[in-house]
Amino acid sequence: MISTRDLAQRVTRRAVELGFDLVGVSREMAPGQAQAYRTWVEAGYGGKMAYLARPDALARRADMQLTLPEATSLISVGVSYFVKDLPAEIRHDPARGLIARYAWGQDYHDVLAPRLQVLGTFLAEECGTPVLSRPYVDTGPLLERNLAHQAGLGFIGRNTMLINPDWGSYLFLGELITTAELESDKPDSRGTCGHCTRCLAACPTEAFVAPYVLDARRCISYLTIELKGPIPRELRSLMGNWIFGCDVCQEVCPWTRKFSRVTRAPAFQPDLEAVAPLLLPLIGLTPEGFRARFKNSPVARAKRRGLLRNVAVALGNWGDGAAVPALNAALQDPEPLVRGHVAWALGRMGEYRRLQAAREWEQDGYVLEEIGAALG
Ligand code: B12
Ligand code: SF4
Ligand code: SF4
Repeated sequence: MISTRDLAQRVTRRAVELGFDLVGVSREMAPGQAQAYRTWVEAGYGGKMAYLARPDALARRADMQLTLPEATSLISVGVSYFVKDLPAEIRHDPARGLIARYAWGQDYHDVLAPRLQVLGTFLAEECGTPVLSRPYVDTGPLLERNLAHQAGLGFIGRNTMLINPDWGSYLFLGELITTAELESDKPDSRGTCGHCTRCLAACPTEAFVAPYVLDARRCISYLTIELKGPIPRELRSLMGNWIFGCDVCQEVCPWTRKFSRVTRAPAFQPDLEAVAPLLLPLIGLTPEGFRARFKNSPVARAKRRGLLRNVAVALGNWGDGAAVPALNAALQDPEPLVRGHVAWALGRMGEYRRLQAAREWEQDGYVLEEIGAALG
């Protein structure tokens, strides 16, 4: 019979062939992590991401056998999505909307899950005995970063990211839970944050309540992607021009700056209009235009109304008079969520004339409230 060490080595080789940059095996999470997660949820830091707080999800995070009975090992994989930095004049152009790097390419769930499936089949063939395996990418009840740390893929930074000392943190994570017994790896002890606190200071919305603890309700990634309703007014002016996700706490990290390596997935030259689009044309995007432009992109997750909500906030933060005609026109957008944030943007720019007119024709209670707040 094949030894657990041999099996782990073969699986690792196959995973690298399949395009995974990092591979490791663990048996369980570090002590205390399930409790740390529970405390985080109970503090309300997950906001409206109700799936994180479901009792079954809490229990399954603490015990992988509730997900796959008789599971003994968990293979963690990591894939770099780093391409290259945006030219400084684009990155810092407030007339453009910024999209987080992880959403520059194809949806990563679609890329990682089939490869993990192939790895599971390989494992069963190598064992020659019945083996059950279940792939996970992001959506499963697992503490992916902690498990990746246990499997030797890197350390957890103060920004809560899994950072690999040779690759930085622009990494997607995935897992294969399996009933096959594999020798486990050891946590990588090479990396540390040392005395650095750059990410904590750089976060535009002050979302870190402490090192290693993020209040998602303040995180731009949550506000622009996960939150479906209005963005809390007091946070809007802090969001700059991020319209989908945020990379600030990784951009400033010395590990990421120094060690990010270009993805092995077919490298591409980022199309600047796709990854840092001009804001003005976006606020007038029709439903058909939205579908055509974002149908294969992770940005589709925000839906048109979520994206245009974010674009309105970014236009308000840009504050340029060139945006006023488009914002005035968007006061007639079919979505109340969009109209409400457009009202905020116009108010932030001191453009009250059309807002006063809109107060007369607007029927929606939420939008009227936004108009009232914008007019002060
Ligand atoms: C919910 C969620 C979010 C939420 C909350 C994020 C958060 N930090 O909690 C929001 C929407 C804000 C978010 C944002 C992002 N996310 Co997200 N997200 C998740 C998800 C689904 C669950 C995370 C979770 O359980 N959070 C709760 C907290 C308590 O758990 P945790 O983040 O794992 O935190 C651990 C550490 O803080 C550690 N810890 C706690 N105290 C201490 C103390 C010490 C001393 C140490 C060492 C550790 C430590 O223990 C915790 C539990 O293991 C995971 C996928 C998954 N199933 O794990 C992806 C995931 C974490 N996200 C990911 C990504 C890419 C992002 C973004 C970069 C996207 C973007 N550019 O906009 C940002 C990054 C923001 C950030 N700094 O975290 C990747 C991260 C990859 C990596 N290299 O780490 C994941 C793993 C998805 C994936 N499969 O690739 N995300
Ligand atoms: S992703 Fe942006 S908003 Fe969220 S914690 Fe990091 S720096 Fe702050
Ligand atoms: S910026 Fe500094 S403190 Fe934050 S994760 Fe990177 S090394 Fe750690």
